[in-house]
Amino acid sequence: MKEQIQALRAELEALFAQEEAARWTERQAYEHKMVYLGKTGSISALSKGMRDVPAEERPETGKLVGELRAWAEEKFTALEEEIRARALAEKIAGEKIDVTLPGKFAETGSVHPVTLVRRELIEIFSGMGFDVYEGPEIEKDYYNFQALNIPADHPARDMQDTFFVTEEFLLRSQTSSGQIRVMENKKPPIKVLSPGRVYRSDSDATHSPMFHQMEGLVVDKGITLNDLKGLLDEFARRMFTARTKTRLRPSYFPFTEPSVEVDLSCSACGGAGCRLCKGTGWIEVLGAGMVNRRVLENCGIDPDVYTGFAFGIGLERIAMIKYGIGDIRLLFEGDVRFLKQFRN
Ligand code: 2U9
Repeated sequence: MKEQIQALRAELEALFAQEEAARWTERQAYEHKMVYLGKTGSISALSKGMRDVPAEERPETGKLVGELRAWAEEKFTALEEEIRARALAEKIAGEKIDVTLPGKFAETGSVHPVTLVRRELIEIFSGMGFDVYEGPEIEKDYYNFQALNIPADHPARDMQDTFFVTEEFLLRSQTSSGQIRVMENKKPPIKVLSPGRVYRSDSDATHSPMFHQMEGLVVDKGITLNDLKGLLDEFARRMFTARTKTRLRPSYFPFTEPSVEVDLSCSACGGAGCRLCKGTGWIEVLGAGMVNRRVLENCGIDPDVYTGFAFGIGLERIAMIKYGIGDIRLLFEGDVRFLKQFRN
């Protein structure tokens, strides 16, 4: 038995001494360990063999087997630790970063000019007490036309101008359809702003089949055209310059009476006349008017008690004026060379 113990110790010493042991993987070290210390390993076999050792030799032999086991366990543990430390060092060395290498440049995007205008308008009008309501883009004929006093034979209802989805449903051609929904559900005072996409079958340098509108609606007792003029003056000053003036010209819309077209004094030349305002000193910016009493009636609001004004702004048009963009199509092409200019 003693010889077996000594032979095993010598075998293990030779095993640990060989250079190869230092290059084992954790798995290989474990497999070697099991050959000696596993349940059926040779050191375990020695322990089992204790039965056959004469009783008087047992304490000493048992002590020797115990010492061999403790020593072997310690050696394997040390070897495993060494292997783990080496693997970690190799992993770290492999992941070394050269901080002097040039970095990858991540291109940042920019906010679209129409979004810039939309945000600015919402900021201006919500500062004046307007709530924001966004209605559905697929709308009933009733809300888009009928309720707004647009008669059945009006040219805007032509298939050539409006995208019909079915006979009853269409892609809204103005956000006022949503404002009808507001008036149906709320009693005055009403002060609401409706931004959103609208659709018209139209496409050239100044028209796009989808564009963005923002309409405002104010309904209360005693609202006059003068209130509209005051609001637009303030809007013009905040959106363009402190010296920007407004000019109302008579117009016609079925949903407002009287109706006006609103010009702003040209912010490029201050009204003297330039290329932007085609020498007139004025730029047409939006349409507006007093809400037609028929529209109020359609929403169950008594036009003898309440009056209101409404205005409609095309966001692309404002962006084109504000940023000097000559062709509306630039706003829809997504060309980064164009969009980049709005980065700050
Ligand atoms: C309700 C009643 C009336 C909104 C109005 C205009 C005049 C107008 C155009 C501006 C450029 C459309 O985007 S554009 O092409 N809009 O001229 N919009 S009055 O009138 C309303 C709105 C809601 C209930």
